[in-house]
Amino acid sequence: MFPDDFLLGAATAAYQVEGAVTEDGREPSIWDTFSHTPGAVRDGHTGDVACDHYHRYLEDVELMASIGLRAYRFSVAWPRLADLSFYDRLVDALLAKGIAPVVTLYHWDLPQRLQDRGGWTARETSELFAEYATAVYRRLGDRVHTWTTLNEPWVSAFVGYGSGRHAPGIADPAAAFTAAHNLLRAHGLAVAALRAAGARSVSITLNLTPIHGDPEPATLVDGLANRLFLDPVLKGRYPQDVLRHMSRFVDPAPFEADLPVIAQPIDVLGVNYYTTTEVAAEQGAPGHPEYPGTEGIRFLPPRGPVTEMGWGVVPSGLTELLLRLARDYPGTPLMITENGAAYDDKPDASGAYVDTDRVDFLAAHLRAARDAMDRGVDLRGYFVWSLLDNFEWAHGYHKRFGLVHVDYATQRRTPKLSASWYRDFIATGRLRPNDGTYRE
Ligand code: GBH
Repeated sequence: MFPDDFLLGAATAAYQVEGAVTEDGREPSIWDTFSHTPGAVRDGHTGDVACDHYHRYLEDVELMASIGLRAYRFSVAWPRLADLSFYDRLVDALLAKGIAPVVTLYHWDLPQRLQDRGGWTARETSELFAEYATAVYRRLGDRVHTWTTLNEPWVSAFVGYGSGRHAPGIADPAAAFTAAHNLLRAHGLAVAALRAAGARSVSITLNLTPIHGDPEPATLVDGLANRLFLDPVLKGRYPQDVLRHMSRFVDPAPFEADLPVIAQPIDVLGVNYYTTTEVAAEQGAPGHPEYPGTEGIRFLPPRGPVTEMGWGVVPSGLTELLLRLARDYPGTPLMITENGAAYDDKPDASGAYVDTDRVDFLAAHLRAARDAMDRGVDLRGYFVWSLLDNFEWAHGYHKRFGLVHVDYATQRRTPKLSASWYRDFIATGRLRPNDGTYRE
């Protein structure tokens, strides 16, 4: 049984669902540029139309209401700063249905104009982010309670600038560490700006993953994946071992002066959880392009069941992660801002999407979250990634995470079995005995 005020919702992100990329003064973002670069995204897919949510948001809010969502997590596109009226209308439509809007200010769609000046490797991008955050707050702050600065700065820095698999497509470890720092600074400056403007609940969302395996490589990868972001935000320091590692690529000495800015108190920590990571020390192993300097470390394939992304299904990793956060970073309430799975959904003879694999996945992770709460973790909510099938970044439209199926040819939405399962779960606040008894 989950508490009555536990926030159960679903999430999306602007570039993944909105489309309408040239409407109402929207300027180009790094994802427009990247997705239109031949070879960058599978089959040349782009977010030009996506789920056409920009035009169909009322239908989508109806869908949310029919599932009974208590909250909807969406992101505001910085490239729409010139005209935010879409979000005004979206927030009003949500509130009219009793759905709490949870706003993320940055889910990877940097204005291309700023990339042309260095993007996240340029220090001034952080100040510009805080100004943008203030402008959005002025427009929506009277109706939006929860504000999240950044979604997954690790991905922005290490996939955007480290491996180059995401926009802006740069592969340069020094740039990745500089970007990570400037993203953290942007977060801190935005927290201060949002508070000055009157915001009451401010957060950041991190993608976090328990690292298993040989102790030495596991500590290093944990530093790069998790502590590089957690420690500056929640403890006001960069971990010593991470600083030492970083200094192979960039001089981190000037970063330390910014720590007081980065460590502004937050009200809740958003956690995106998908899977665990296992590593082993192995001479000659190439390492991982998204973890600079991990030569000699092997990243092991998952042992048990996997989703369509190839990610291991490990619900116990969520309990482990939440317990670790409560232990190492006490005093900050937690919220699971993303959890979900891609599966190769196929309609049955009647046209229904009977995604029992996704139901099992979600139920098992909710059970894992509940376990952590029973063991003292202050967890305030859970959001499914995602409400809709959508543009899955470098994978284009090939990977489907939605509770609701989207036929991209017609934009027809069809709720899957997981949507009705989630509706029943939200309505009762209980998992049934057979829900999520998933074998890892
Ligand atoms: C999130 O990122 C994003 O916020 C969201 O936009 C996206 O659509 C969603 O997830 C689904 O991808 O290959 O086993 O080493 C996910 C961040 C970071 C999670 C890398 C998986 C690698 C797993 N991801 N991680 S593995």
